Amino acid sequence: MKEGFSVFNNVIVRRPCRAMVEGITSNPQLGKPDYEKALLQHDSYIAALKECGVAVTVLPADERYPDSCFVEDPAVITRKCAIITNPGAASRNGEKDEILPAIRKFFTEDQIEYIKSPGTLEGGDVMMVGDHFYVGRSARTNEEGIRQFIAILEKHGLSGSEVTLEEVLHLKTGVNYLENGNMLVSGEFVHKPEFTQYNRVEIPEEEAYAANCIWVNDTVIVPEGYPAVEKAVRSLGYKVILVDTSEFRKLDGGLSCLSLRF
Ligand code: CIR
Repeated sequence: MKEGFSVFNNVIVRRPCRAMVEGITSNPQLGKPDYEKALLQHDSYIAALKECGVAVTVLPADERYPDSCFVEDPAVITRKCAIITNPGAASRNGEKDEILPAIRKFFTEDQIEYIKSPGTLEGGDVMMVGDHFYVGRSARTNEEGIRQFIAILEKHGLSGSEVTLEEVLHLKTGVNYLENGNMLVSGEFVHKPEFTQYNRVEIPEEEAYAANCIWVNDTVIVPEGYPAVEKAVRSLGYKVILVDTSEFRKLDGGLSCLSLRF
């Protein structure tokens, strides 16, 4: 397989806004996020990324969009182009216009592509493995969005394929690639034929949230409080940094959702 990014140099994040307490959630029983605590957790997240050797661009909070700290969804960045998505959640769709100026700081116009209506796509449904991109067909990402996305990838010499999902919000809610052939899988992704070629590490049901870890330059950032996942990632030989994401979990958000890495 051809290599994609062998190293990440840049990361974009957006500070959580006070309105995050009104963000979308499928887990209201976890309660509303504590905003001050979320800011501290976000500080730790930025510090962890810096420790991995990337330059972090921090965008200001945007009160118009409660879920706007989850910058992974309105854009996908590949080593050839940046793709502005068309988020399927109505309250999040406008985030695509707000991420664009940040993308323009790193990419020229001919390197920026767009998913257009009626196509919808959210970056949380896209998992990069070298120059191949798996795309989850979810409640947020539709068939037309995937068709456009794969056509854009192919135009730039990359490839993509669709993965169906039934149980989780986004593809990367349940499966994440840690480079070197290693993949964390939970729930419906444990036995997906698409992924049997990888060294799959099965995440126990009670720690399923922590299937969403991120590889950043041979360090893996793991959510704090999931000992089985932490142990599994350490035993793969990675350096581990733990970051508490409890307040983002209340909005179905994990580590990958909080940044664009490239
Ligand atoms: C949402 O429902 O859109 C947000 N509350 C959570 C987004 C999580 N993003 C991601 O998995 N990439």
